[in-house]
Amino acid sequence: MALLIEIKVPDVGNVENIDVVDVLVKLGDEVKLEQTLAILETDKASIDLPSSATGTVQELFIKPGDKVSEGTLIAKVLTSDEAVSPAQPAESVQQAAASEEKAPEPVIVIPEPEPAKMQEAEQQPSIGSARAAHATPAVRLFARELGVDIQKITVGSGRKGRILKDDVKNFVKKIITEGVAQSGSGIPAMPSVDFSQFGAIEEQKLNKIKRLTGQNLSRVWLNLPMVTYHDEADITEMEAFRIGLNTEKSKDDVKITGLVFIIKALVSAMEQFPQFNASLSADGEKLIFKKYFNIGIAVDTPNGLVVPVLRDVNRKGINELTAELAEKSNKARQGKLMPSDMQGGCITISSLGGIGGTAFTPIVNAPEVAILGVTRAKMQPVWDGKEFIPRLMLPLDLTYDHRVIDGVEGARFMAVIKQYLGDIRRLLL
Ligand code: CAO
Repeated sequence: MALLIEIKVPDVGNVENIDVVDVLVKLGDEVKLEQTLAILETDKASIDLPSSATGTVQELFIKPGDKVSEGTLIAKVLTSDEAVSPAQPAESVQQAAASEEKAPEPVIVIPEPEPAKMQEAEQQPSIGSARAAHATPAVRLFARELGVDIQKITVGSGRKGRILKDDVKNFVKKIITEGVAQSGSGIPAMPSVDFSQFGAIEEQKLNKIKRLTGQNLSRVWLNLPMVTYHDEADITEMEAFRIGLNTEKSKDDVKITGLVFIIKALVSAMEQFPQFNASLSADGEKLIFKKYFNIGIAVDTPNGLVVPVLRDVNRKGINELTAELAEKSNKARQGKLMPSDMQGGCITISSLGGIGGTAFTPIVNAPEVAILGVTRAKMQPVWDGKEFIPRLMLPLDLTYDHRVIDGVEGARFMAVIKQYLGDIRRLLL
């Protein structure tokens, strides 16, 4: 005897308003016992809703986008004689409905992302890589929206280890917390040491300049592959010229230091090697060439290192630059520099020449691509092919961003700077 069986949403765990994602049958379709009629989705699970009878779909009450709850009527299936589930009594629709509790359990499936979607997810900046995980599409979508690779969440807190939204949230919280502790670098944070166990100590809070400088230096150190190239320039004649110029100055005039010639020589070299007057775009795809020549000068101040910028150095003479360097370095030491005084630099010089040293490895002031370090000039015996002659040799250290500057370019650039400093008349050419 044929029966009309009502198929309803079974007990899915007190969840209301479950989304109907897909309806897999239409009116008149022949369906088999346990065949999936529709796919429902809660924010915790995707549910295959099975038929509890074999027969023909007579009526269909849902469509994709509807919301259903336990007991919602899905379809009516007209059974053939032998087709009712063994669990179904063969007398009446009511009885058939009453027996639904014994109908096949809904199957919870964890679908794989479609290939296209998987690719899309991999291309997005995500925390991790791709592999199937035990989670519903809604949770996967939630994870994708946050840029989380769900595969990184090994066990979820849901039934049978299913990954829930809360697991994704907790994963993100953990990443953020650890990221802060590790300065975002992915390297382990430095351990905290109680130095007082070894003797007396005093703590001093870092001022803002030192804190910001430290952060910036760490960022540059971790982001830029840097190479430092060392050489010496013969500044014997330049020094004689400088001393001669200073003797012409009055007592109150600012004296010319070698640094101003170095600034001029550097800019002339940059005119010949534009890649040194450039910055790499943040995405690393483009080189941005600058048509202006602004030089930053690292100045040591009681509050820390600051870098005022001398603008349009290519258009200025030695005296003008000397006055400007004195003015800016004084302002720096008095803490009177404005932010605009420190912006727009193309390349930086860090000179320790007034203090000493033979060489050091300055860190590029990114997004600039190079920095020139200077230490103390020293009289040295230099072999001229026949004899040793005393020459004043200036040690120079060129650190460059190796993504932009090749080793050979660095060496050639330095050779040109040396040439200018060795014969400053060339700066006029
Ligand atoms: N070789 C030999 N003597 C040098 C020299 C060098 N390379 N550079 C400077 N001198 C001499 C100067 O001629 C001057 O001599 P006199 O007193 O006889 O005139 C003396 O040293 C002091 O010079 P200076 O340092 O006052 O002037 P400067 O133009 O050379 O430098 C400035 C100016 C602002 C760069 C410098 O004062 C300064 O602050 N240097 C520190 C830079 C710094 O902290 N760098 C950071 C390093 S990385 O963290």
